[in-house]
Amino acid sequence: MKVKDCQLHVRGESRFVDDFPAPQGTMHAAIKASEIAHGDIKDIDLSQAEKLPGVAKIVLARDIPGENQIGSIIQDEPLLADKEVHFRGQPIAIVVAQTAEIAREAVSLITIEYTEKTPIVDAREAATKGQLIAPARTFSCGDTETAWADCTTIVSGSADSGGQEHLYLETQGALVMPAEDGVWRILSSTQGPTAVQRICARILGIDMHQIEVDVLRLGGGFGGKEDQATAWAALAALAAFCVQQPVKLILPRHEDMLMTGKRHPYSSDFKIGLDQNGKILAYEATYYQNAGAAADLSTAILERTLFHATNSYFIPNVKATALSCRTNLPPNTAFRGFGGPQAMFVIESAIAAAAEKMGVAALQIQEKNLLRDGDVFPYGQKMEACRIGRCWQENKERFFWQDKQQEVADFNLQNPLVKKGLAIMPVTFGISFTNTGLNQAGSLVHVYSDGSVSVSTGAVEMGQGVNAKIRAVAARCLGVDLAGVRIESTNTRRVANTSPTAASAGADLNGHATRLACEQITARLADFAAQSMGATAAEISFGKNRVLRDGQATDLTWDSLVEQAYWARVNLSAQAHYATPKIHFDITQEKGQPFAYYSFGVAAIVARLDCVRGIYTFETVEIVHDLGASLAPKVDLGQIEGALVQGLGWMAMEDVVFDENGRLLANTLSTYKIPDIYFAPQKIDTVLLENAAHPAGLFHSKAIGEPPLMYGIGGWFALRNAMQAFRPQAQIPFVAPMTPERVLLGLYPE
Ligand code: MTE
Ligand code: LUZ
Ligand code: MOS
Repeated sequence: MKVKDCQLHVRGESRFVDDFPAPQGTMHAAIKASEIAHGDIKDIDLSQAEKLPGVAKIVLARDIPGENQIGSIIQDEPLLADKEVHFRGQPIAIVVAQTAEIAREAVSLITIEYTEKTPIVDAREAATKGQLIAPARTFSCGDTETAWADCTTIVSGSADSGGQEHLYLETQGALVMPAEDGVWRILSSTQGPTAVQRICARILGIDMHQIEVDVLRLGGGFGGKEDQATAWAALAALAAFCVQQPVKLILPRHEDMLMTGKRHPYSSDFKIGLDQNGKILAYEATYYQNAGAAADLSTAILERTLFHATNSYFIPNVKATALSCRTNLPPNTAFRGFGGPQAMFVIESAIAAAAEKMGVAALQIQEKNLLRDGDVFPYGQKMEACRIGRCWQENKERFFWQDKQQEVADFNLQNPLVKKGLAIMPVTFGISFTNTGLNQAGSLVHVYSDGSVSVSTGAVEMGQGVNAKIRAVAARCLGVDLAGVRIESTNTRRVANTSPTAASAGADLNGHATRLACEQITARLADFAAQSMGATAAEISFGKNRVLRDGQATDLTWDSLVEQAYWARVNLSAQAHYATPKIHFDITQEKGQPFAYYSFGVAAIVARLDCVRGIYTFETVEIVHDLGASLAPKVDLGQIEGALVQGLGWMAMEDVVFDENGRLLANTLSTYKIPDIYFAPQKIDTVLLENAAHPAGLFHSKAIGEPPLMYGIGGWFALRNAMQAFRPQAQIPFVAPMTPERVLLGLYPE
């Protein structure tokens, strides 16, 4: 990495899986997938497809040498359907052919006979029929039953949020190459190289050390490749095993949209109770998560829903119950926020409903109930170093909420057909994998004899800038320029047993591991330099590409020190492991301290709605975000803006529509609309909370990847407020996304 990743991107030089020159003899795979949502396979006719010139092999479940199972948390998902199919797009056969075009043509010649069964596509229906992925879970504190008696306002209702297509620029894919002695080398577009390694070994019935997974970078993941890159790598590996040749499998966009899971749609019920001052005394919620046909990560996602049931508020009496419901849709999966956004939409809906009933602005209730130090979440973690109040106050003052409210009111008085709405969205997001065991990372650092540095970690670069951050960490620890540090691909041979790059914790975990590895090397080099300079190791440090003594630059450069140390046989490499301290969670009690810390921020959003045509723009989004002390401020700003727009897309525009037969209707970019530059807010103003160093963080920084997505939820409420300015009596259901169609149905219900 002499230049930054983004420079390679704009030059078109960065390589994705499909850009690697395939070795000679590489075959291409295409997938025959189920055409029905639920049923039994009666017959598979391969005869026409097999006759097509250029087809080498058609692989079925029976060809799997190992176990036909890719489930990671719950083992309920075959790689290839055998007797039954559970969703449209479920892989049944792999065609291996000379070219991808031939493979696809052969796929169209395969005919499958099914006995169809009635599919379930709705989460509540699945729950009614007892179709749960796992037993329901409940987080609670206090006693809601007795608390209702003290409430002067009680509101109940329902809130539904939709799915979301990841739409990473690089579709799912892998290139699998045989090496000697039953070893396979896999290039995969995955956030979880170890997951790919483990599952491919399971499918092929071999040991993990017979599989090397290498990931240079992804053209986006957004959670869609945390668990769901694995299947495509395993299908390619199985195909390669069957033909004993390299095999490439790259999903065309349309197939990627049809075959892969998305953000989980949720349908939820809430009940909220407040006293006359607007203090929330009690909150109950039941979440019906539409998991799709297999567990995938659904139970972990559901758990995070429970953790974020109360968003940024302290509520003394809470009972939140969550059900993961099995339906006949493609298995839904991780998506930026991981169940947190779905929970926050529900509590914000409850607050909006309560505000309406009490005749106050939602922001008054929000403000009154913000978390403070010492508050305890329903799952037992005590809030420390709380900054949600600071973010709130700072946003309010810096961005003149009073004036803004007045401006919106004035505008609405003057304009009968165009209305504006303002909403405030606070976000408090727990940082750490909620599955404590995943909070670990490894790093391998080499200093070569010329002084240049090579760093390998378990972190996967997917556009979020984790490489830039780890590079900054290594450069800082070793006292060398950024240009002296190269971040290598993520490779299971260099760093083993990696957690997926997810939960916004990639930079934290792998950065800490890199810091620890660098510290081993600088300790050795400080000893060596001290000896040769007649100093003590404590006097030695490194900076500006030099050895420092008592903080002052000496004549000894980093490069020459390293060269001398090499000839003195000092070990210039180090491996380190990091495990987040202190966190724990007891699933039998549903209590513990799952998060290392929290990320905070507040967004103020103004929407402008054309009430005749139902179309709208987000005029301004003003954010105060607590980043700690950023490792890479420009990267972090990019993450905030990108996540915000992705969140607005989820809340306002992106409508994943399936019909009652489990057929994806929004299956192209003409029917599934995503944000573009015209949709993006006209003005996004981000202020980073000042004097906000995070003492326990990596160089006082905080994670950034997911939390700002949830600012987008404010966009939904800004639109709802604009709608109510037009039609104060309208009952606008809490259903997202608020597409122009839903706006019009809300404004003109008859
Ligand atoms: N940013 C870009 N450009 N592309 C991505 O795929 N994924 C997001 C976020 N930001 C993503 C992104 C998700 S879902 C997560 S969990 C984090 O990045 C992961 O990276 P981190 O842990 O290094 O923050
Ligand atoms: N993945 C995961 C995640 O396995 N556990 C988590 O807690 C999580 N959180 C956010 C995103 N991905
Ligand atoms: Mo992100 S949903 O944790 O990959």
